[in-house]
Amino acid sequence: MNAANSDRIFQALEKFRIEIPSWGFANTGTRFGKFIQAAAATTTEEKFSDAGQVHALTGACPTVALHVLWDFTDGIQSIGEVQTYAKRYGVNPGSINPNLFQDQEYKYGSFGNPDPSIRARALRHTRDSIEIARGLQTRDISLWFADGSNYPGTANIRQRKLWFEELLKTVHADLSTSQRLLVEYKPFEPAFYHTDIADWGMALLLARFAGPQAKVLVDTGHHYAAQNIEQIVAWLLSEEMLGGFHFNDRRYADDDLTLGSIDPYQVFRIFHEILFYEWETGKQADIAYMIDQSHNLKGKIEAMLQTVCMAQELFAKACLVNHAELAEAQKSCDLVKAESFLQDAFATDVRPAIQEWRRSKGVQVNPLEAFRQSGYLERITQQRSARNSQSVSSYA
Ligand code: LRH
Ligand code: MN
Repeated sequence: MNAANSDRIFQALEKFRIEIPSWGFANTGTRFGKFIQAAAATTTEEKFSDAGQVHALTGACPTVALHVLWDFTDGIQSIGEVQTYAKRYGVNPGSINPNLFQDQEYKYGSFGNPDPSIRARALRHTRDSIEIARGLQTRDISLWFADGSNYPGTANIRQRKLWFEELLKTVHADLSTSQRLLVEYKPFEPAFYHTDIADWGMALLLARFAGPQAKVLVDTGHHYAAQNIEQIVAWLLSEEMLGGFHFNDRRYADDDLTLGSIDPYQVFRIFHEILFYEWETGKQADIAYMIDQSHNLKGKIEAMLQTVCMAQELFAKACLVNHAELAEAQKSCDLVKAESFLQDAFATDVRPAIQEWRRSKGVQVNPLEAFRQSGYLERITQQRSARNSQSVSSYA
């Protein structure tokens, strides 16, 4: 690899940071049950400890996304505890995710619920989540709504849209000037007839209506198989409405598999659209790169290390596209030449350059191998197995 390309990869890795989800370290499953891992994290402290390992080994994920009901056992009162863990394990709190889908009260929705007292309850929880973010001086409040219906005619879709507009505008007014709302869309699951925020267009309109600090969050698993995700990304960039990503991979639906495990070229194409936009506009896209996965079979920390390393690799490959020559080829409709710029970059082995960058940062050249040699997994298995063997694995 020539010096210019190594340098481009170096510069790219200097700015590439990806946020890891606390829930990626916990015992999660599907509706057919969950396979308990003895070493899985249950407490917020254990999640910070595991996240701290991943950041120490990669140097690329200094923040951990937190889910309010899963990580703040005492709500706003848990802020101090979380700050202690952040110091102790060397990773800072990242995006704050309110949970408007788990409680029984949300059977018929949260912001979209016909019952005004349930909408008020959901509003209260979201406002508390903004308070938590303010207390932790973290920027993003990441909103995903399971709201929808399972049968035709059972929901007034237009009325529910009006409630979402009203309530998102209300919570936007609560934000400090530095805070952002990220509105995540999903076409289906758990609702299987309509979902209130089902696609990028609905999320964009609601975010724009809420206010200037509201942006759209793209979860790569929240698309129909045939959808062109990087085109959605290009449009959101063009509209300056792209706030962040939840990266994962899938073969069928919202499978939440590890990034790049099924279609690494998909994530490469997304990174390419972002880097091409930044080259063309001279603007730095203000994007929160985050992982949202549930590791039902793989070792949870190994899967997270694999994911962070794969994300670095695909970002490094995308930064090798010669944007000026690509723009020329696009203008002259030299299709094969234009496509080859992406294929050549994607085919480039960037691992030696990434290992160089890691060496220069004093982090492990091979994070996964270093983790296996560290004894950390044996230690936490010993500490956590007794408790984890108690946890239920059945769905019903
Ligand atoms: C919904 C989702 C959302 C999270 C949850 C864990 O499918 O992507 O981002 O809150 O997963
Ligand atoms: Mn998500």
